[in-house]
Amino acid sequence: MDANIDLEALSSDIARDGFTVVPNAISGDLLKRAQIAIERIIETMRAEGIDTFSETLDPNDASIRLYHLAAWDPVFIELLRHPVARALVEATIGPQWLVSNFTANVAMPGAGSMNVHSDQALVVPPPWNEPWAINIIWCFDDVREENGATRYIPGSQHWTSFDDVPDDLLARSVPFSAPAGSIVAMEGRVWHTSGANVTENERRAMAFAYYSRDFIRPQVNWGMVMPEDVRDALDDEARQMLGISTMGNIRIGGGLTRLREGTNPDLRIAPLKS
Ligand SMILES: O=C(O)CCC(=O)C(=O)O
Repeated sequence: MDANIDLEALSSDIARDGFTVVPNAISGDLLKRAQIAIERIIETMRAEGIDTFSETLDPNDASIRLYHLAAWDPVFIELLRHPVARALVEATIGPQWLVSNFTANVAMPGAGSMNVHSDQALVVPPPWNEPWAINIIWCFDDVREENGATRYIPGSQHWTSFDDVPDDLLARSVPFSAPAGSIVAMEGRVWHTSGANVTENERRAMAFAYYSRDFIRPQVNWGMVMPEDVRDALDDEARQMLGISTMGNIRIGGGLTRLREGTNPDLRIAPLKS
């Protein structure tokens, strides 16, 4: 990990502001491999006739949506367990988490904003009193307002129910900006949206690694979306992160078993049984 990255300061930023930006989280070879993988997935999807336009999300097909990144290329597993990403995830939502989803949005010139939303509110009913989820957003291009940087609403991490959500969401939003290779870490309660790409010819590729507490059902069923050979090639840690295991939710139960046996009955840190 880059010695200049001050994880404590970054975690405090997330606790205070709901987000932080980490420039140069990846560079060189890893960034290049991720960029190439994004291009290859788009080519493959087109060759196989898989639609890259998500009508339910985006106003037009200039937003290219890629789903289940971890199923497409091992570079995305590498990003999911990148030490900076993991440290920020664990500082924000604790050590027990799953990868809920991992998607990319490649906003081409003309791409428009989707609806403003908070990812935690998509899955968890109110009240949203604590961050139970976090997005680690990987910037594969330089990201700025003009090319459609993700926009967020300052202070929205404090909204605890739909009653707190105002009508003028887009007007309140402000863009992130970050160079290629950065992470934007944004906790799950922050209301946000994609920006409009108003450039002539600039592409904006960003990937959203969405992690949530392990008692929340992930958005994606990784066991179903992964081709068998890809799933079989995963190591134990990757399987654990993606929740691919014969057991679904047994963490507390595992602790109780140990309690009955009278050994180390610490329910907070009981490990997942595989
Ligand atoms: O593309 C973006 O900037 C935001 C994407 C997003 O929020 C989503 O896909 O849920």
